[in-house]
Amino acid sequence: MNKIELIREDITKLEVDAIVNAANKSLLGGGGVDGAIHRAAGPYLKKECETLGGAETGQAKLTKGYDLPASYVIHTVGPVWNGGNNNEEELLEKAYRNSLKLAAMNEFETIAFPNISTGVYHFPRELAADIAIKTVRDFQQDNEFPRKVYFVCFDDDNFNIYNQKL
Ligand code: AR6
Repeated sequence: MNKIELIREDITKLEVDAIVNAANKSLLGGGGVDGAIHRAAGPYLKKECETLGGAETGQAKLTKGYDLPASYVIHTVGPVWNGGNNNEEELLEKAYRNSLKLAAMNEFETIAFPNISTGVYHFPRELAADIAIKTVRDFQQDNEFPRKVYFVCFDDDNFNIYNQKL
């Protein structure tokens, strides 16, 4: 079975066990995919997020999906790209791995990732895709869950990069 699938979609439309949110440390919403997820989930998502106490870069925390078609949201914080000598690569890997761990612990069958940190956080897209794909493949070797991982690309540039690499 193919356990990785690339799709070009708005992540808020996906009927999966969990979608991952590229959040900021406050976990209280923002722009980009974070804003789209909060708008689609409705105000109860923010209420639950207020109980989480924020997160460090690379951490991941779980909430329900509320009005989303997805059952849950995994909120993770990717690194801001700051030249590449500030642990950015390791922190992006952590964001993916900790999100996958939450999915595994909860026995989620399906999880969908946006291209974390490649928007306003300016992580170079090719490098981000390499890290995302490697981290997911390594995790899948050792874990039964999540059975299926979707890479959700919203912009053409990321879609073309993933299409070529996968
Ligand atoms: N579905 C899927 N992907 C999307 C969607 C969508 N609806 N909307 C945007 N993207 P960004 P970051 C893609 O900037 O770089 C927020 O303000 C987009 O094309 O959302 O991790 C947070 O609160 C890009 O490839 O996240 C943080 O402050 C990818 O999502 C900050 O931005 C990530 O872009 C996080 O920055």
